[in-house]
Amino acid sequence: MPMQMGFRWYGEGNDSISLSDIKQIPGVTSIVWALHHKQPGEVWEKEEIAEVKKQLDEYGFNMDVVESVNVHDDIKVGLPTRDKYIENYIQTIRNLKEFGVKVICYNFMPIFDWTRTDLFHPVGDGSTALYYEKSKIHDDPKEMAEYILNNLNGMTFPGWEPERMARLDELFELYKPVTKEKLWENLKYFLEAIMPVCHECDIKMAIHQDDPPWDIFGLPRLLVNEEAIERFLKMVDDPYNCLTLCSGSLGANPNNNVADIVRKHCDRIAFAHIRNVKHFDNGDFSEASHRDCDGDTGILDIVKAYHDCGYEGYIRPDHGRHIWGEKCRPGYGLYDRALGIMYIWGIWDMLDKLDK
Ligand code: CS2
Ligand code: MN
Repeated sequence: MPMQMGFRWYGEGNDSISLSDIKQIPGVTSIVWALHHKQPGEVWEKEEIAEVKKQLDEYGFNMDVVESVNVHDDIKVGLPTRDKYIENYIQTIRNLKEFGVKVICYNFMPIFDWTRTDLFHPVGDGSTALYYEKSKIHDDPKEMAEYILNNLNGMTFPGWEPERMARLDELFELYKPVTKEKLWENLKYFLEAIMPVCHECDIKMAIHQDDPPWDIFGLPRLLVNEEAIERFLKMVDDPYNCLTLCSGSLGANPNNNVADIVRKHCDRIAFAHIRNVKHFDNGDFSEASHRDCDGDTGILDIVKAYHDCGYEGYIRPDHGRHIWGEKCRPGYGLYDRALGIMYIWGIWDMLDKLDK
């Protein structure tokens, strides 16, 4: 069995892309989905999941991978109320199991999910891409949050819920006592509490790395390099404690060698994100097309590493550029991600052929 190709979709009425569009991209079998109207900590009800299942069934897609079931801040901060939210998370896992879900992607980033300073930065060929300007980041987190919220083309973005962003002061206060070590402990507590249920339900928890992979606005970030990934996998050494290995998140730091991490930990990678990033000397970076030579992430080496390991897990193109005038969710257009898929298949199919 080869790897299983997925495509992230934000749901009916919440995405500029239709399932019928996605159906026409060669080799996509999984829709990477979520209930985007849910706040972190809420239980995903069976009726709500069933509705998505019906939509996907119509096109013959599976719903094996969820991205993301977001973790409530009380769990990350380690408040006494966390147990209640863990119970809700467990109920969500049990409900997802009824629909055959196999992998839950999530992250443990404090307050902010991925962070960029420009969502539509000119690439130089007429297209635009997500961009990170290092010097802009130690300023005011509120200013950045406002900029992002105002530039989502009227769409909502997980991790950037306006309700949460309105509470930024309160959130920063909440995270004040949370050191990096405390955050590791809280992650361990969460995982140990849910692992038995993951076994029972045969669902893998797959953590996404922090993006960018370094501390921002004084907030600790855990999953930033190979050493941290090793610590994470050993800390809860369980085959259901897995990774969503995101080449673009890790690749934002030029010292990270993603292909090496794939080779070392392939058995614990449940979900692969393929994204290319171009570095600039001053520490800024731009997202790039999936083609190897357009960035510095080493896409060819990474895909080869998955192939060499006999990877049978899920994979998806991660963010793409905005091309051909497409109006879409930043990073999540149809065209460039479809090109990314064809690039990944091109490498994969040729490696298959050479093996024969
Ligand atoms: C990002 C993240 O790299 C990515 O795909 O768009 O928002 C990612 O989906 C979450 O961090 C996963 O929980
Ligand atoms: Mn990713």
